Amino acid sequence: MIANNPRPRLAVVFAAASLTLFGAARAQTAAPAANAAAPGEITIIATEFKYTPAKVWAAAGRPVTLVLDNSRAETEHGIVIPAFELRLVAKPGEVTRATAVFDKPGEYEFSCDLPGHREAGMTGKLIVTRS
Ligand SMILES: [Cu+2]
Repeated sequence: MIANNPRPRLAVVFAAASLTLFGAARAQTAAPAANAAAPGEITIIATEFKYTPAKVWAAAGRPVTLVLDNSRAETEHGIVIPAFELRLVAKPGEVTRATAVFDKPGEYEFSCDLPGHREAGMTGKLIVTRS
């Protein structure tokens, strides 16, 4: 009842704002499901030591641009999705991106491979839905 709920909601709003900034259009709601329907781009904000959001959705078989927003971080962070051999790294203050097609529906873990970051909490989940 206390501090846990407002925070994630705020984080999702930030993520939606970033999506709009990058021109991904129609990210009009802060509901987690908005991501599932969003065209083409997923923004993940990295800070010490977590991802916001930590759970993202993508439609199988369609090109998706994964944006790693490290602009608020104090150190380098990355996103590694072993199942798709994808690795994205950004220095503090940087935003990097990579486009991929996730062809197999399922749930995949991603994490930061910098020493100790995964253990400190930098893990997340990519859910690839049937399109
Ligand atoms: Cu990291």
